[in-house]
Amino acid sequence: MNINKIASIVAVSAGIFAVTACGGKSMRKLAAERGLDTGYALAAGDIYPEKTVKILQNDCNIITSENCMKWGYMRPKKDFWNWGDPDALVAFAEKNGMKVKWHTLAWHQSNPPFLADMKTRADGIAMLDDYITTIMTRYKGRIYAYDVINEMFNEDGTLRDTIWLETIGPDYIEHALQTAHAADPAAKLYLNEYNNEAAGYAKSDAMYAMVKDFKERGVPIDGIGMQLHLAADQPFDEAAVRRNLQRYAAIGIDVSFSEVDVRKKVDGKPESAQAQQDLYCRLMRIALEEKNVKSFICWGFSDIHSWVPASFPGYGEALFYNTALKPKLVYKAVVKTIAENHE
Ligand code: 9MR
Repeated sequence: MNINKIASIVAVSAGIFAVTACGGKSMRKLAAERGLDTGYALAAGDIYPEKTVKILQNDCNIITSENCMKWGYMRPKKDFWNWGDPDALVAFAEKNGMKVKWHTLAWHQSNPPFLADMKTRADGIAMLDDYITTIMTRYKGRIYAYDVINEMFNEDGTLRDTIWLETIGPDYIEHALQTAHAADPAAKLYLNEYNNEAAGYAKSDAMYAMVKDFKERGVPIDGIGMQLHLAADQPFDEAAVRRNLQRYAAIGIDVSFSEVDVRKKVDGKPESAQAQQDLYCRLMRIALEEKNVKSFICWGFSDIHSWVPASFPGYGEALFYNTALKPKLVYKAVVKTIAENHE
């Protein structure tokens, strides 16, 4: 038997031991006891099959929607609101004691055609306010957090050119936060981004500066999302990520690890799986140790469905369960990491 096989048998046994050694506690419970909500982004149909429901009940203290809460799905036409799937997800969460994070109120990639009719600042404000207020009033008191705006920055730290920037102007973000706060004062308001995890990177620094300015001026904001769509074979600057988390903590801002997936080369090599496992466990350790990280949400849960293979050819297997819906070693290693992390 080669060394890799021995290593993986040891890893499997260690994983199983960790789960049972904690009184058979679920990932969800173990993490919640340490102040962290774990969960997944769901497709609308995930809440029906018995097998997936079991997985969600075991793993999720928080859920979000991969697609059905986006504008393009929610309100594809001016006079048509698609409430069915979001209503069902919210009801499922309530039935199962899970929080809901709404993804997302505004995102440049999910704009229905009718938004192009807006021309003036007044048009933009009226449209955005109506949308935010309609949704947040309907679900008032039932949604834990909203990704109010998704992906507002360019890589160089300037604001992304969107219909909201064009019609309303650069204050559209604080305007959206104020409208959201007025509609449901108890909901946590987040801004969500990718490539914003490491301090010292232009986009991360611009986001931090904006959020700090909001805090100083009393603009309502509770947290920021770091999507963390990562690759197992890319470098990860843990020190820079922790520095960033800590400067957010210093200004009272929570963080969601909001769309985590660690893609690997689909090459069947144990080294690739190991690298993925190591990075997932590092992320989980960071989330547990940096106390302003409140949620760890993976962008899906099984290899049956993930955005990764279509977007990164040759990569995949980025989530915790395989195509037979069996938990992978990486899942067991992450659960073990949580179980071992004591206050
Ligand atoms: O995973 C989502 C995929 O199914 C959709 O086709 C796509 C476009 O709506 O959005 C994907 O989710 C994205 C998320 O909403 C924002 N961050 C990047 C995610 C992956 O593209």
